[in-house]
Amino acid sequence: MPTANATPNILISAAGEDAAWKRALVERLPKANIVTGDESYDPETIDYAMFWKQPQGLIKTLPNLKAIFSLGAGVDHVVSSPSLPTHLPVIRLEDAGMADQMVQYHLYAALHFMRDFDVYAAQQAGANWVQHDVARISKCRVGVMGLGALGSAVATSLSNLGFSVSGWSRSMKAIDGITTYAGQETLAEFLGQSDILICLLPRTPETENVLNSTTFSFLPKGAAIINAARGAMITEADLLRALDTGHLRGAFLDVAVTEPLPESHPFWDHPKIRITPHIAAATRFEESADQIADNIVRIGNGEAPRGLVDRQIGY
Ligand code: NDP
Ligand code: OXD
Repeated sequence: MPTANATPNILISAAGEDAAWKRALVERLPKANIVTGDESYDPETIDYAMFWKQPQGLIKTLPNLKAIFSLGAGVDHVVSSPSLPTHLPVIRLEDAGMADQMVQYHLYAALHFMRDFDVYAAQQAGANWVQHDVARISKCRVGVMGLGALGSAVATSLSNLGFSVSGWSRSMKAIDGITTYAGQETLAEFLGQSDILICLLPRTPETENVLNSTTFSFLPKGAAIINAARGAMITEADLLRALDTGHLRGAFLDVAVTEPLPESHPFWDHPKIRITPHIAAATRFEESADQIADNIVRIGNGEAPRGLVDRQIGY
């Protein structure tokens, strides 16, 4: 990792939120020169870029970058750029206030299915007053794909509430109260005992379309899916088929392959799908700016930054 200037030059390109990010960074790094994309700057001098969905071609114009900071937990929007040099460090946000929000989102979505709110919504549409038995929460098996900063917080909170929780990741994890699985060879077994499947994987070449007709067929009949990770993890046509044949009970989706979800998309009207517009966990300026400023200081001191992305595996 290269070391930084005492007065680093930082460029912010944050999809409409440049000014707020600049304010948060200036407070923490008063000696840095911080510019936003609409200000004039010399591209040759930029040491660090902070991006959320950077404009196409921007990276190519910055020949002396030392690192890129993703203004999100996901880095797919950065590492998917064909002009990104392979040696350039990419640093992501870890939790940064998002884990609490993810927990809230998934508590709501998991209870939606566990307490039959999907069934009661359908009954209400037909003015139908019918009571169903309340299942024991310990009998409801939740599977969490991805046990990182966000998935592990969600798994632990659902387990604390009484759900029977397991989790799946690339490398083996030990988390109190959670049954863990690791690797492709355990995927079918993990899915086979997930009545509610939560996806909190990062988008990488390995995870794209991981939820498709084949993997849906491993889920118990009547399972539900919650996806607040990235739309690309689900093959959308396969999801519609699995819902329409009744193999899947419902889907709670915060993300889609194309965002905003096009007006004509079949997800909007589907009776078994609930949509939210990528709001599960917002990046918090304060916590995120703390992490980024701390990392810039660490790099300046010759230390490794936290949240460094492994460019080989893509997250
Ligand atoms: P982390 O990088 O901390 O965790 C990723 C987890 O996924 C790790 O447990 C990792 O395994 C596992 N994983 C990665 N690849 C595979 C694979 N091929 N097979 C099995 N497991 C795999 O990510 P975060 O928890 O911080 O975030 C997860 C995602 O959530 C983000 O990438 C982003 O896309 C999404 N997100 C969505 C938001 C929203 O508002 N909708 C907000 C914030 C994030 P291992 O532990 O072994 O490395
Ligand atoms: C993220 C997101 O990756 O907001 O942080 O989706």
